[in-house]
Amino acid sequence: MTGPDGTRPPAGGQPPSFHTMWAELAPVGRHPASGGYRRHAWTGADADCRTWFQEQAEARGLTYETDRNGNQWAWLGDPLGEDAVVTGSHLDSVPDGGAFDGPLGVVSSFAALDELRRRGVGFRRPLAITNFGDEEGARFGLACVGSRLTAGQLTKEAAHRLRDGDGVSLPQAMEAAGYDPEAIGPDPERLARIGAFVELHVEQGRALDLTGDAVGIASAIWPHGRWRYDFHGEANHAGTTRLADRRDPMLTYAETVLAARREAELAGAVATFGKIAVEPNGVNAIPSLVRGWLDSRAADQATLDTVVAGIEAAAHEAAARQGVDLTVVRESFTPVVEFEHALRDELAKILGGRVPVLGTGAGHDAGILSASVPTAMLFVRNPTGVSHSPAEHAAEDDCVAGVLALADVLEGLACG
Ligand code: HGY
Ligand code: MN
Ligand code: MN
Repeated sequence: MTGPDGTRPPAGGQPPSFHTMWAELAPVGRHPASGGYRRHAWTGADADCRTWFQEQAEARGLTYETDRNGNQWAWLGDPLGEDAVVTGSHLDSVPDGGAFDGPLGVVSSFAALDELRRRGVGFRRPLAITNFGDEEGARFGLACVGSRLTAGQLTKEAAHRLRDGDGVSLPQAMEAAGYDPEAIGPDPERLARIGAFVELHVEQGRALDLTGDAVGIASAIWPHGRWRYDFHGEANHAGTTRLADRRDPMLTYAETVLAARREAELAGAVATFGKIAVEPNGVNAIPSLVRGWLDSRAADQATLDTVVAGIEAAAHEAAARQGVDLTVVRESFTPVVEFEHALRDELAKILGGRVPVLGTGAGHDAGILSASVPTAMLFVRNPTGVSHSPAEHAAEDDCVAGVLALADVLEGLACG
């Protein structure tokens, strides 16, 4: 049986529900000990997620493709058609991330399409579902690599310079995964054909829990960035070196972490040192190098600049006092994103004005694409607000509410 949109529902009759897809994807890339996900760019787990995406697309008779940057697209209608409505998110994770951050948006997109087919609507615009690669930057340190490349916000040369913790370059990793790193780069023609991009994402905070709503609409994304702090000291014996004779980079790092918390509290911002690498990393050795990564975010650019400058100044002061050399490199940055008001308001109208509009400190591919394409986001309630953790969770009823809201939005934008 062919649907009104001229394509077939999944083989075997009834389209799989949200629950069925969720259960299929759940084991992919989950670490047995932590229960967290390790779906890092261009690894086996990433490949398994990509296979799952392609199977979902082909089971629905959608036109499947990967673009020059390895992002996955599943098209209903002409992939070269104009004014397309695109929805989707990412499938990669932070180290030991939760199940919902990213995958909720991708699974909900397929489920929303299934719902639209059940409703029997006809499409007047091409529709695509996407999986943007390497959104978390867990392996190479830069967030939203797939969408940044496509939007021309990351050059091929800069992408080729990215290295993971084992020294493997992004090109080497892409090649090992069967992708051509020489092909990566901006894709303005593709973006010019998109009339609207809507990303559904689990909320990474408790705003919806506090308002009692299952679904919300995004207003803005805080400016945020990542800075690498390299504290160079002097390796020495932990047992025989007098305290007065030490140039211990761990001490400077510790003072910097405390300064980060202090500066963020003063400014009403956030600052986190969540990743550290120590050389030689021996229990009985004073380190030669401590490398720490700062993630900082604030509601506006001026506040973020103040916090980041304050942390760096405190770090340099401590380094000078302790005979430690410090270098700071900004590795990733996303300016404030104000989602397009017309599209935001259209979503609110479609959803009957019954959903709250809220800002977020979390970055998203939608934030990157908003510079090139009218973009909007839907958030699904996260009762605890916990994210980037195996404890991340959303109730299935709220996830289904998100699917129905996304289906309403896609119907309002692409159908009728
Ligand atoms: O870091 C972020 O805000 C996003 O999860 N990549
Ligand atoms: Mn995330
Ligand atoms: Mn995400």
